[in-house]
Amino acid sequence: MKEKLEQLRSQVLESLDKLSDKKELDELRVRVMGKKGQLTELLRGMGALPPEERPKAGQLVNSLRVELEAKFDEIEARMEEQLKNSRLAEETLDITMPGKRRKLGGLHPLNSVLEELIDIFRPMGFDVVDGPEIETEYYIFEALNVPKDHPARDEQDTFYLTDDILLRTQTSAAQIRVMEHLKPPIRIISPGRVYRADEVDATHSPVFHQVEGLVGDKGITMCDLKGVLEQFAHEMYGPETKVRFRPSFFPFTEPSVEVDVSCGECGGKGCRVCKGSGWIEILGAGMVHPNVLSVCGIDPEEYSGFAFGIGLDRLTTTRHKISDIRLLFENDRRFLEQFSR
Ligand code: 2NM
Repeated sequence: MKEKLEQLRSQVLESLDKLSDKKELDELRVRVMGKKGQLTELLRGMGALPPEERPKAGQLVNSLRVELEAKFDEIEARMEEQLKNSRLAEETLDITMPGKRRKLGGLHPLNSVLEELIDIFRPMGFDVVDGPEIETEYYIFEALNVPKDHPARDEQDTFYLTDDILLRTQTSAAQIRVMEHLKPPIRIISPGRVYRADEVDATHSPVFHQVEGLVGDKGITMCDLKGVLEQFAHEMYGPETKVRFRPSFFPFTEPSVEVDVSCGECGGKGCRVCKGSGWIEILGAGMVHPNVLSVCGIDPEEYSGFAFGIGLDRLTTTRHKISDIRLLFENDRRFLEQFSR
């Protein structure tokens, strides 16, 4: 019996030495100390001993159990310690490392210039209105005094969805809707995406952006138009900028003007940007045609108004010295990131 115990002891101690992980340790523990383990088997085998030897043998088995139990516990504790240490080593945080800066998204240059523009018009009392991009012929042409045979109605210039429904070519429709529902005083701007059947090149895109404005009240004159638009030009391009009004024609305004600002690139001397003229055209405007006021239910004998249309894409390219309008539509992040604030 004593020999068997001694044999088991050295065998177990040897196995304990070779263990590589806790799973093997647990398995060995079951094999030796478990209900059907080797040590338990020995204890059972004691029945075959003469009665006087049994207490002594029992003592031996028991002290071996205590010894091995302690050994198992010790090794288990060591393994857990090792495991914890290696996990801690892995998770080490170097708090002296520099932090990672997360990039914030930025405004598209069209939107940041639009925000500048709105910040100029809002203090002058303008509200911002919106409208649908899909419109009816009535709101785009009929209500705006564009006659049936006018070339602007041509399918070559306008995207028609059906005979009567089309993609808006300007945002005036939103203003017509406002005039139908609200009586003067009216001061609004309507920014938005507009569509024309143009070929794409450095200065043209079939999708572009407009900001139209409208003022309607008693006694509005060309003086108000000039004052508001000069104020806008000076705030957008700087107080030293010169502003020029040239006679023009639109079906929905009479009289009509086109407005130029002195070229910011050359200061008016003439350069590549202004094509040698010293001037850059930034908007069209005029006194709202009496027919337009009438169809909206506003009496042109009582009220008058002026309106204007600004090309936001041109405004953005001149403002930021962008050479090609296509850059505004490609959403190349290397381009856009130069404008994120
Ligand atoms: C322009 C030029 C001139 C315009 C007219 C109207 C409305 F709705 F009042 F009739 N809104 N915008 C207008 C006038 C637009 O764009 C170059």
